[in-house]
Amino acid sequence: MFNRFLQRAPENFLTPAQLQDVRAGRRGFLAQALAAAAAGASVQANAQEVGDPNILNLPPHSKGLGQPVAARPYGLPSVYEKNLQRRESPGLTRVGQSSVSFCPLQGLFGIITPSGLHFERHHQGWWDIDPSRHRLMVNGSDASMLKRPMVFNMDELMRLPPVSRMLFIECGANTGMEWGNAAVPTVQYTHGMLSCSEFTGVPLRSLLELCGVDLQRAKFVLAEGADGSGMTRTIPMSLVMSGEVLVAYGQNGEMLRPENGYPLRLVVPGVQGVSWVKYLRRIEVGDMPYASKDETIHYVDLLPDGTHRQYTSIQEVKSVVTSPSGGQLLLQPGFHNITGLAWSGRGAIKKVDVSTDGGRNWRPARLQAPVLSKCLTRFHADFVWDGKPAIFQSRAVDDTGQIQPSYSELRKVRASRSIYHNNAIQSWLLQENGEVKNVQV
Ligand SMILES: Nc1nc2c(c(=O)[nH]1)N[C@H]1C(S)=C(S)[C@@H](COP(=O)(O)O)O[C@H]1N2
Ligand SMILES: [Mo]
Repeated sequence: MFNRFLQRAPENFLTPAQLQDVRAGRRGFLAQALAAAAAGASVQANAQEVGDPNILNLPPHSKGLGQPVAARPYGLPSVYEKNLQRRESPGLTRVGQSSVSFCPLQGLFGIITPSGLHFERHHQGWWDIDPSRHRLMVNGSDASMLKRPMVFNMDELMRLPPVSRMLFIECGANTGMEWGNAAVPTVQYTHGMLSCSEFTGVPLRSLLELCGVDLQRAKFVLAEGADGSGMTRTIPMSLVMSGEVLVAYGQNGEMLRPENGYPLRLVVPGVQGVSWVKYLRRIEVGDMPYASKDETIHYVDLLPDGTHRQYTSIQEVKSVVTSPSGGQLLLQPGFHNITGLAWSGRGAIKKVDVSTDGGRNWRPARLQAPVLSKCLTRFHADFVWDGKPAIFQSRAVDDTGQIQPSYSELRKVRASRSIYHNNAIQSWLLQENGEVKNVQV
């Protein structure tokens, strides 16, 4: 049964004609099953008599020589996995060179995002920068902030003792289209500005200590990227001195991909993606927040009274069912595994509850190990579909006690005209025909 593939990305995988066939097939299957049940026989019995040609006829790969690995020195996904791709949302955010490609959450397993499917957000295109010519400057806003301003090349940075951490990154604008109503069809577009990797690099604290930072004076750090977008973000010194903020060159065991900031990016655990400055070329320490363009006119929260709130950078507790999710098709009643992801910028996930009736009843989901701080957590729950409509939801709680809000709770304090920091509970409606749709309840 190619059920799994239908569940992964039907909107990308099937032509309308194929979809018709599947639907007809499902109706046919149900009719056959009912007839068989009435006759006291099983549908499978018939299949066994005929025999499955996929088993009986040996395919070429069981009889001949395969291809040498040397033909493919850097591995690629199977040609049959082409439908699982990063995708630009039709009609969204593409202005000149600024764009976003969403991660196909509906088809991923576990918690690590394959580097080639990591979401990608840029304000001025991506670059493949020559690492031998890349430099990181560390300086103060005036001479009293640190004793020794320094310039590091990549070799110097990579000689220092590294650390590796598994962390999620989420754009502050993730789920931003959904503030007013259910707007986009699939989880790739509602939640796909989210990814999770093992990052490797040097704590920024170590670099500031090498430079002799004066912590009495220096209270904030400005991170600056080398691309033309002028991406600059303020990070509080307290977060840097916790040791969590990394100047990273590694992602999932290899160098960062160019789209994700090769050769150097800032990693700011739990904080919205915009602060994870890519192509990092300069760190300045100072005594005030910098109020740069990306922290005054963008990445601010519009509140119900019309004022803007700045520097709300932590990604609050959130979760989403990734399968079954919008655009997917359940082929048959019976058992289905509900699965999804939960995360919090404040710490580890403590609990995820799942509902299949739009929030009237909840039961705890199983959290899959490892459950790490500021990292994605995978959850699962059993579901036996009786063929009637259902509404899937998930609600996460983190280890600081924060509970993911419903849309009505969130809109009470944030109204519905914001772009950023929407962590509301997502609902997916399963219809009687097996189709799953994005809804808000
Ligand atoms: N230099 C630079 N850094 C940047 C950006 C950018 O456009 N230029 N975009 C930011 C935003 S808004 C996000 S959400 C993250 C996305 O990281 P990714 O593209 O690796 O997923 O990078 C951030 N860092
Ligand atoms: Mo972002």
